[in-house]
Amino acid sequence: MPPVATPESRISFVDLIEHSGIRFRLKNSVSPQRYSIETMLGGVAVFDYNNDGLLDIFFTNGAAIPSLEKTDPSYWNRLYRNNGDGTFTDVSEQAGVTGVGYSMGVAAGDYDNDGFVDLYIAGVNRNQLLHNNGDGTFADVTEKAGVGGAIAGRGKPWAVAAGWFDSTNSGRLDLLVIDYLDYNIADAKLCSIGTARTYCAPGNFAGTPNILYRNNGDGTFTDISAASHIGQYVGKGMGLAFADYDGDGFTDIFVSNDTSPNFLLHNNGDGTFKDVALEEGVAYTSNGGLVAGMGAEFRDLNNDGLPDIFHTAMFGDTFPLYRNAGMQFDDVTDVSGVTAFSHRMTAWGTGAFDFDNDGLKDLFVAGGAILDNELEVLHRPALQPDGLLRNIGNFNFTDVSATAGAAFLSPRLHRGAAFGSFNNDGKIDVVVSTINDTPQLLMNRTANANHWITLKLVGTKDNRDGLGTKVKIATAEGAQYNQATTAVGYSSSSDKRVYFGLGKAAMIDRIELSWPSGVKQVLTNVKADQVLTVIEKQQDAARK
Ligand SMILES: [Ca+2]
Ligand SMILES: [Ca+2]
Ligand SMILES: [Ca+2]
Ligand SMILES: [Ca+2]
Repeated sequence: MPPVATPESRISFVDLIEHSGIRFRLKNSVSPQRYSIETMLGGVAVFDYNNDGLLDIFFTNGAAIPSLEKTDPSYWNRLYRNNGDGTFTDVSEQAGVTGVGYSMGVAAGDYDNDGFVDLYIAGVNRNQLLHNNGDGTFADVTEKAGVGGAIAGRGKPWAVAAGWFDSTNSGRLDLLVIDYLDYNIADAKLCSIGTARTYCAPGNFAGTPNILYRNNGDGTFTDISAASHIGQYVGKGMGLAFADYDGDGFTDIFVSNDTSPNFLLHNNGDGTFKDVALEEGVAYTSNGGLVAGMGAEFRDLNNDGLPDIFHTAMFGDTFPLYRNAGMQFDDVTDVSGVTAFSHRMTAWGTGAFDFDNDGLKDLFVAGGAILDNELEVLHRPALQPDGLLRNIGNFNFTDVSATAGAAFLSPRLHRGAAFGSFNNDGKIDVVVSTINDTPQLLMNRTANANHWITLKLVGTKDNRDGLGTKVKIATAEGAQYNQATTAVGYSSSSDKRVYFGLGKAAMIDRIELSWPSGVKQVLTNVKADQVLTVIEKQQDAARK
């Protein structure tokens, strides 16, 4: 029997940004022309850059328009070190992460397996690979690594997101870059509604292909977009999430495209991918509609071991929820309660995490209209609150936004969201970027006695972060599934650790890990309420 939600566990957050020492403001340089890039910021990463066990925060930031250069420190990308007492210290300058160009997305992953998590930043005019030197500083190795994001014949397309995953189970993380529109600010089309300049709908521009870089293991990468077939699919990508949806042992890719069919890129296991979104039922909604696909998630929501798909979209669309039924995906948006929740909302960042630790992953969405002048031109609010859907089992979700704390009643231009527990109490916190405003630091104050475990994976044969590892746990309350990934939602990167809420179970009977390279590892009788480091076991040399 899967775990059943209990009514007393009310999810509750408090926004502690004002007490955190974080003074970041996401600056888009809004122009009278309303260049499309201005509304597409900004990614957030939650990762532990200095290996002190405390999650730090990285924010991408904009640049001057039309130069697209970070002409003063107000445009810097920012890294905040977690001091462990609820406060953070700005270490951007000393760490060397202030960045270049008009930045958008961020992906955290230890690509060189040295035990220090590195960063890739996706942007309008510049992408950047920052190698973590392990001494509190980063080095820009973009050029040497060959991951600048240019495409032959197309120049450098506008990238909004990126993600790290091991495409061939080689033990090294490869890099997927998600490109958005074919856009050049020098001659970009400008749009209006009535007499008001507005951000153009994506239909005014062609799409772009994404880029897959293979990690060569020597600090360099090779663009294998053509050989892998990734580059033959042209979309308007925004959301990116990874999971092995068909259980064949290779990590697959979901990309939500903006008013363009989504991609479900099946990993064929031979270095190639095939878009199977149409036959699997996730390219369009069940009525054949296209939505403005934004942030994406790809995790098991009903504890059957099959990763499901959720993505955000814009006002009037509803946010599609697809149940993985084994042979294909079923659109369960209407029957799940998600339609009623989402059809009058626009949201960007999202994450499927068990915010009340009852054993069922809930859904967070970061709300905000696309047009900053939406009220003036479309007569509906530009500023929107975040939303929270509590999973009550069997693909039924309840809108608990109104009771989740004052932060959920605060309408703003929310964008990226990243997830992890900043104080390691097993309760998932959220950091949310907001255009021309401070971020939200939503600390989870859910008051219940539910148990939890956080698994920090350390790959040995596999990539050091263990990304792509599938985890199954079994307790007295049933089985649950998740996987190690940092790609989540919109333009953002979440804690690589794997979280489980355990409900009333104070003991986990069994933890089964399936590492990407095929190593199987089982832990038994594990105590709850701890951050447990799991080092990939060495394979039994005697076994044939
Ligand atoms: Ca840290
Ligand atoms: Ca590294
Ligand atoms: Ca499922
Ligand atoms: Ca839950």
